[in-house]
Amino acid sequence: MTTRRTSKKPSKGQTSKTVAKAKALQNVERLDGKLDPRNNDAKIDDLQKNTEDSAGEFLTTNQGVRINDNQNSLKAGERGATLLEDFILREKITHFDHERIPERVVHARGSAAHGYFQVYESMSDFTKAGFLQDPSLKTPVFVRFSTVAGSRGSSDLARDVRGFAVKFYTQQGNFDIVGNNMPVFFIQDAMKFPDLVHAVKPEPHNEIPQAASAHDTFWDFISLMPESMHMIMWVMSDRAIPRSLRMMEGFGVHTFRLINERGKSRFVKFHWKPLLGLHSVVWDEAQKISGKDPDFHRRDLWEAIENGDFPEWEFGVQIVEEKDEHKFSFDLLDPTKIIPEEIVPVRRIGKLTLNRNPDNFFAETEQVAFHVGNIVPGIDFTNDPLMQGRLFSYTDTQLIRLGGPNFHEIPINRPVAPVHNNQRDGFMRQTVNHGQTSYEPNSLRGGCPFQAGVDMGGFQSFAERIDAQKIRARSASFFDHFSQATLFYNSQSEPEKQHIIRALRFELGKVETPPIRERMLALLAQVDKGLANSVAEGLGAKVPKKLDKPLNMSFPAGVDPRKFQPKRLPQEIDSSPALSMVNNPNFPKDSIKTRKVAVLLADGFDAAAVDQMNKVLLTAGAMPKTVAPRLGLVTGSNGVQLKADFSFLTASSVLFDAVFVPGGDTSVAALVAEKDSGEFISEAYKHCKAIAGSGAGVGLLATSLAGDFTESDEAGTGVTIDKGVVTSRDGSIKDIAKAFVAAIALHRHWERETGP
Ligand code: HDE
Repeated sequence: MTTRRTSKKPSKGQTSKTVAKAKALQNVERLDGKLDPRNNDAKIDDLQKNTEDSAGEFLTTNQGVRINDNQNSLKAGERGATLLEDFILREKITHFDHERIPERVVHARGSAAHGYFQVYESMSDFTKAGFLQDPSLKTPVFVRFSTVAGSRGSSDLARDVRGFAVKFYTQQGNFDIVGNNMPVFFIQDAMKFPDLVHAVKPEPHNEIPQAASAHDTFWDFISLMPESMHMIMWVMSDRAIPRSLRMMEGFGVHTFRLINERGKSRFVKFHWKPLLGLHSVVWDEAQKISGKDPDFHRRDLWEAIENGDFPEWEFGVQIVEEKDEHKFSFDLLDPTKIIPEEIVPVRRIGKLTLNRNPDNFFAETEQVAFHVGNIVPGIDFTNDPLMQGRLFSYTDTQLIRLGGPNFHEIPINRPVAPVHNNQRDGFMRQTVNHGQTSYEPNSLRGGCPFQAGVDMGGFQSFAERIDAQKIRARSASFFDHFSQATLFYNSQSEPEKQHIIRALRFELGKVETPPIRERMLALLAQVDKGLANSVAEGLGAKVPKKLDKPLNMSFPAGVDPRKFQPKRLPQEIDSSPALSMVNNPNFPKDSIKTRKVAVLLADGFDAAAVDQMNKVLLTAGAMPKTVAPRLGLVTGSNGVQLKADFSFLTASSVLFDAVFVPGGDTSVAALVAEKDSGEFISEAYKHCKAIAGSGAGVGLLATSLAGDFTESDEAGTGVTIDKGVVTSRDGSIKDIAKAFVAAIALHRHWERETGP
């Protein structure tokens, strides 16, 4: 990894004044060729100009005056009143008073990283987008992941959609895919977005609950909006509680256009496929992680990148010819619908790699401004009415959040492509524009900056024919609200279905107004009767036979509601394995890379077993971590000493993917005396994680799991594997480790669950 983080220090003979001047000049309007955009580090070089490193430097005011006393304010006498004259105190306090900016109205909680994108082969048949032409070109990217509903300081593990926003700093300008980890959305029209967000955010009278959809206003709104039912299936599924940001898919959601050099347009859906596979935690675990480590996802992303385990996703496209626009059972412009992968395959055309953590959270992750409207030649919009509203919203929100129209000049936002135009002034303007003119056409500056012909990379919108009446309405092709919700539900494995049922029981169980629950049950019955009945049973309620209001209450005043009610259409397929995490054919389950394995031990542990197990786990790319009754050094059977990474106080099973208990009589006896060890093991079992024990360690498993697994080969030397519990009292540790790795690779052993 090439990182250049250190700021340029004044060289000998250079005064801080000349450095400051040089820095200031860098902010003078940038000219073509100053940055080499073919360089993968182009954005890093660009950011370099604004990085600051105070190592070895004097403390100064913002005016560059060196400070002698940073401990005391200026006073009239030692005990006297503080003087208004104290410019150092005033500056320090004033800056502090203004440190906060408004958090994002949605997606406030986020984590980000730098990286690059490379296309596998030229996509010139489909698009003229420069970054999709040349496989040797590395395009710098900045990617921000987020939850939607919670505030900036909320837990990473909320049940929620995850934002997946990618900014490509291409040579033709910035291109943003501002997507989510779910391919559909709650609503079809931007008009409903403020309502949706008001409904899911904490309730306005008491600001409760934080980062949660399990409350009355959210389900009140949803129960009146059947178009949300497909998205509800996704949000109630395990997709909403990812194991890691590195292990989730991403989707552009809307249908976009690809435009090639000849001006031919095709429809496209964008996908991100994680190379580490698709994994989730379970809801009980998610809630516990929220307490034990609310930064779980942020930490996981940060640590992976620091360890050199760079997260990777393949970029996928589903391409649909213009002539096929109307051949599907759904409307391509409807953001509550997917194009099932079984109908139009996802072609993987390139790879995204995240290889550098931000230097400063606020400057980069907080100030980055994504916009679905940031596109480059070769890409274009469609008339998806949700996307059309977004095209307005993103610039508008940055104006208040980042404080004015010059947010594109903030280092993380400025393109590596040169920027020249006649826009001027405004709060916090950084660019020092040369010259007399700030208008076009002009003769005083030879017409510069001048327009680019299409052959010179000038952006030209796709000339879509539109011949229509101005009307506030929704297309009849948008009204099949349930078929794809049913498709999603039908495509899940049995354990995944049970998780959806349990999620709905949890969420609706927190709803205090009975009619809201009833309306929801009626909607769920439209998706799947079995699902509705199971949820109803958990709520101690019944699915209503008839409703006193129409299913869809979202229609204009004074019109016949029947026109707006959902209609089922015949579907192309009944089931799509790509929608299931368990049965998904796109992600083979043979890797345990970056998985965290807790090794529970105390003084006297079987050192040979731990050594061998660790070797196998590390070779497979996993991360074994020792958990002991206390921190410090732990001494093994042969006198070897290991550092305890965690104590039972600082660790918890929910922060690991698997557990290993090695033998060693005194070690196991000490663990038995440590009552948290039993909870650690039984909780890992409850959350269906792989567990292994060797030698006397098997005894601890047997006590902690009280009959939950069989140890059929007690006396023998073979390895027993039962529901992901791998044990052997006398067998070779190599065999145990091999079986353990295979058990971890399966991610979770759902067969342990006993239904809702
Ligand atoms: Fe956003 N959305 N959104 N959204 N969205 C924002 O922009 C909005 C939608 C998404 O990491 C805001 O800079 C409207 C769909 C992500 O900084 C705001 C509508 C999808 C992020 C906004 C939608 C998204 C945002 C808040 C319906 C998936 C975080 C702060 C018409 C395709 C970007 C900001 C980041 C952020 C508006 C719907 C994804 C207010 C009006 C659908 C990933 O502009």
